[in-house]
Amino acid sequence: MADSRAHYGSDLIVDLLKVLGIDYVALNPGSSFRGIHDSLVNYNGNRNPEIVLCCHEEIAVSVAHGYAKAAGKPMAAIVHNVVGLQHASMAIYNAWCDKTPILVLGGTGPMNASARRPWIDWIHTALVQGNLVRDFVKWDDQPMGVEAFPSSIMRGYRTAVSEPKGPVYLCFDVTDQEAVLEREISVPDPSRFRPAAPLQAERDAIKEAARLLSEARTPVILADYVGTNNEAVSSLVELADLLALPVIDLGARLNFPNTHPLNLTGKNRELLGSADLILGLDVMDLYGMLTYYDSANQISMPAIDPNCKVIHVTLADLSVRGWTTDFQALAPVDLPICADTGVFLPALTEEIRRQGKFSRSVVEDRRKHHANQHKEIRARWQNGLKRRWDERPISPPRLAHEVWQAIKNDSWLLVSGAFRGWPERLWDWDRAGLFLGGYGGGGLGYGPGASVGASLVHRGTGTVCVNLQPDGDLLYTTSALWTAANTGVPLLTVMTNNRTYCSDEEHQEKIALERGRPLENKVVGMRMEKPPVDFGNLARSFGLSGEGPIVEPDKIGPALERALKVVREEGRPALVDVIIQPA
Ligand SMILES: Cc1ncc(C[n+]2csc(CCOP(=O)(O)OP(=O)(O)O)c2C)c(N)n1
Repeated sequence: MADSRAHYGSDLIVDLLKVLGIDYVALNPGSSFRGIHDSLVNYNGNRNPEIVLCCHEEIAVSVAHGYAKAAGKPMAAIVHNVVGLQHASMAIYNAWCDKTPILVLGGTGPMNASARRPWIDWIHTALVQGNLVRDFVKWDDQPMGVEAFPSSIMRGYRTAVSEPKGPVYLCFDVTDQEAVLEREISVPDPSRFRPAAPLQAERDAIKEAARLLSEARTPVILADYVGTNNEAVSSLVELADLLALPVIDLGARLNFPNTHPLNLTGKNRELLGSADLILGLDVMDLYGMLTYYDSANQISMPAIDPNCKVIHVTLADLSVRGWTTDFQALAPVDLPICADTGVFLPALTEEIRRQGKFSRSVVEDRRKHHANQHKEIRARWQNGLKRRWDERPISPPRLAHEVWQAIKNDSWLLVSGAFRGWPERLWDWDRAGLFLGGYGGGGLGYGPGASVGASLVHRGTGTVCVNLQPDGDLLYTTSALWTAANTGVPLLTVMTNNRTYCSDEEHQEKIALERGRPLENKVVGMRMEKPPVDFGNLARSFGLSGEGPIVEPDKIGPALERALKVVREEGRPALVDVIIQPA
């Protein structure tokens, strides 16, 4: 029976999580937070927040990563002191690059050395633990004394959810967690610690952007992280519609419906090459878009006309750090605007209307032209599918098509797995939030945990969460499948199993070509064929429904139907292992 008054420091931590609306805490157990663990279970009854047991800290953090993207609010991940934090660190880096808020909590052995147990508390205590991740969290803290807990947790939450969002790390001394509270410490009202109102651009910058867009002949929009805010996607549609602006979706989230006639993703090189104005919206690597890499000569070449003007609206300048270069190459920008696209886009559209400077006939011509191009691109993808329909091993477009046929009448969500762009080309992504993007920091092992986290949000809603899961990525964090089964999430995992580390195989091929060495050796140290991993069996061993390996294209559909029946009717996750060709 849960006790209603906080007796210990760790009870207070749980009260603070509760008042902040934290519904889940992903963890792998450890004595450095045994106090918090006890409070979650015996003080709070393991309900809001509820423990999500993970078998690796990297999984715990990626569960929180996927959850935050689907829920639009953070959950917590608790990681054991020095060792757990080291396991967690790469997943924290992914969340940092992916601008995703997570409360990463941890414990440390007593900072008072006289209270340490021999050996273990010494090897597991650091000065200061947050140093390990400080370069890729928005803030870290190690509050001293229980009185400091409320402000640490309130500030941590507020920092994580303020734009640009990101993970924070808060470390609690085991002595403080286990301390008996000598007097009541009040829990603050979280409504008084909300993030500040979104950052808007100054009036003149909005006017200038409106003027440039209205006067441009061949403008193009590049959108990358706009879709972290579903409303901003609608605002982008409104802006694009007003001036018939073509949009290239760079895919960090679903930024623009692919069914919209102004979505010209796929015509990137052509559109950018002829653009007289580019409006970048939350683009992670703008330089990479304005140039192309000439790998033969190993130099970047301009991809745009020298007279093309560039506007970039981003908050990225607020999170520049010096350790990794995740800030990307420096791009020349004519009108840099530091603003939240969620509030900037409606203001820009309003200003364009107010100025009324655009030519209606130019806009209408552009609309027709782009609508034709849009049809052309979609037809090109469909032809690609037809061409590769019967290939063996199964082709990626065929698999993407089969999954789409199986789920298109459900309420669905692609929680992980861009699958080299095939779902974006072949599925109808007609509204914001249907695709949650990728790992952010390029650290493999993301998909399995993140898809469990995202599916937690949809437990009991009837929505089927789909994860298109590469084999290499799964093999880093396989036990996330157990967490999927344990939590009963509505998750369909479809293996895009090419039995190799395909992207790296491509690198070895390239090097061999350059060096005139045997191309056939590109598979050495790459292929996972001897023995092949039986993912269907692996899934079953973790308590999921498992299908496959499937090698015949016609067998994919029926296997997906069987798996979906389990997800829809039994509320159990399922995995379908499909063997596909590399690339
Ligand atoms: C933690 C980590 N280790 C290694 C890499 C290097 N790497 C990049 S792509 C890749 C291969 C990925 O293979 P898989 O997940 O099976 O996807 P595929 O390319 O075969 O579709 C590797 C090993 C990485 N990005 N992250």
